[in-house]
Amino acid sequence: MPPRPLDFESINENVKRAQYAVRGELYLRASELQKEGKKIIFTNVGNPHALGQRPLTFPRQVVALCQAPFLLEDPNVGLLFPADAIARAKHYLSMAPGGLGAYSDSRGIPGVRKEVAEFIQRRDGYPSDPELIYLTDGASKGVMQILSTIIRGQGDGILVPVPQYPLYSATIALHGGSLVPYYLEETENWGLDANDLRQAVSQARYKGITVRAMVIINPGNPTGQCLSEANLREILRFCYQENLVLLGDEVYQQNIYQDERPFVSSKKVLMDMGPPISRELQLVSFHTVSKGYWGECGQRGGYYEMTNIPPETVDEIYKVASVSLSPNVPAQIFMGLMVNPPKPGDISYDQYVRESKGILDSLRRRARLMTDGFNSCRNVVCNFTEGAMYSFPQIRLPPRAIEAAKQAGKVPDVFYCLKLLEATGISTVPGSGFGQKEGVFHLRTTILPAEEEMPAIMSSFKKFNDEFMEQYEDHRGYSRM
Ligand code: DCS
Repeated sequence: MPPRPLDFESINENVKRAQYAVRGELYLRASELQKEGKKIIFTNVGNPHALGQRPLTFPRQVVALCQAPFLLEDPNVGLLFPADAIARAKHYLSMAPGGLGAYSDSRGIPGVRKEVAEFIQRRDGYPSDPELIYLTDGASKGVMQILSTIIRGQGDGILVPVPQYPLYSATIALHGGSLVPYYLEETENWGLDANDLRQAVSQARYKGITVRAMVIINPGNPTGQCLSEANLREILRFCYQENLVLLGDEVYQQNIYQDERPFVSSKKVLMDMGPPISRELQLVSFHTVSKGYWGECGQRGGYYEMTNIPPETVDEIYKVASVSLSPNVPAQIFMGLMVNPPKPGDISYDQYVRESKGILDSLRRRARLMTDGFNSCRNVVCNFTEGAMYSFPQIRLPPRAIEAAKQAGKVPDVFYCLKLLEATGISTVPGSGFGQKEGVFHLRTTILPAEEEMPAIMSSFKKFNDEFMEQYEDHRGYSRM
C-alpha cells in the first residue's frame, strides 16, 4: 500500500523541518522524570504563573465578572468586588456584544484596540491608529500571521538574530522560507553590528535569496540584552536602505532590570527620525499579556501595530485573521486591562502598584542572583540579564565532554543539559535550540523560580557543574570562548 497522506513519510516536509527546542528533548525527558516522581524545576519556559507567580488581582476581578455577568446583578457584588473592577467589567461587556461567549471582530474588539492605541501614544508620544492594531492569541499568532504574509516561498529570506527564540526559525520553516542569520556578539553584551548585518544580506543575496524582513527581539530572548536608541536607529536605517520590513518583537518591554538602557520602542525611534524614513519604512511591532509583571501566558492575549503598511495589505491581513474568526475574547480584555491599568486615585490603584512593583523588584534581584551564581561557577561565563526573563550562560565544555557527547549520540550542550536534569531536576534548554556559533555552548534558564528557592537552585547547579568539570576536564584545555 502506498503511504497514506498522514503517514510520516508523506507529510509536509516543512513540518518536519521545523524545530522548537523550548519544548524539545529536554522538556520531554523532564516530563518523564516528573511522572516517575522526581521533583523537576521547569525553567525551560518563560511561564511565570507555573513557577508560583500570583496573578495581579485587579485584572482577574474584572475578567471574573465578565465571565460571570450574573454576579453583576447580585446585590452583594459590591462586597466581593471593588467598585472600579465592577465599572471596568461593565465597560468591557458594553463593548463586546454577546459577552465573552461570542466571537468578536477578527481584528479584535474596537474599544480594546482603541485602548491599545492610546497606550502606544502615551508610551511613544506619537499618534497611533486603532485601525492598524490587530489583537491576537498571544504574540505568537501575530508573528505567524505577519510572516505568512511576507514569505512567498523558499527564495524569500528573513534576517533573524542568532541566538533567537525558535518561534521565528520554526515559523519560517513551516512557510518554506529561508532563515538568514545575523549573529549577536556575546563579548559585546550580545550587541549587533551593522557591518555584520550587511554581510549577512549580501551573502544571502549571493545565494539567490531575496531578503524581505528583519526580526529584532528587544529585550532579547534568550540573550537578555536591551537595545540602545543608537542601535535601533542604525537598525532602522539599515532596513530602509535594504528595503526590509522590520518586525519588532517587544514582548519583554516591561521586563527591564537596569537603569542605563530603558526600553525604547522601535516605533518611537522611527518617528523621532522624521521623514522620509518615518513615513516609508514598514514596521510591525508585537506585544503580549504573557510577559512583564502580568505573566498571563495561559490567557493567550497579544497585539501587533502596523506602521506604513498600505490599506490594501491591512485588508488582506484582516482576511487572514478572519479565517480564524476571532482572537480569544477574555484575552482581549486582559490586553485592554494591561494597557489601561488602574490610575492614581482609583480604588484598586495602590494594590495594583504594590503587586506589580513587588514582582518586578523581585525579578530584578533574581536576574542579579542568577548571573552572579553562574559567573561563580567553573568554566561558566554569563552576561547580565538586562531585560526579558532568561539567563544564557556559556558553558566551556572540556574536549573530553564533547567526545563523550559524540559517543552518546548527543549534541554536546544537550548532553550537558540532560546530565544537569538527571542530577538536579533543573530543566533548561540547550543553547543549540536557539542557534549558536560553531563550537560554543550555552544553556538557557528562566530567572523565574521563586526568589527564596534561588540560592538552593544555584548551589545545586554549582555542585553538579563542579562534578561534571571534574569528571571531564583533562586540565589541558577547554572549548574555546
Ligand atoms: N516572542 C518572544 C521573544 C517570546 O519569548 C515569546 C514567548 C513570544 C514571542 C510569544 O509569546 P506569547 O505567544 O505567549 O505572547 N516565549 C517563550 C519562551 O521562550 N519561553 O516561554 C515562552
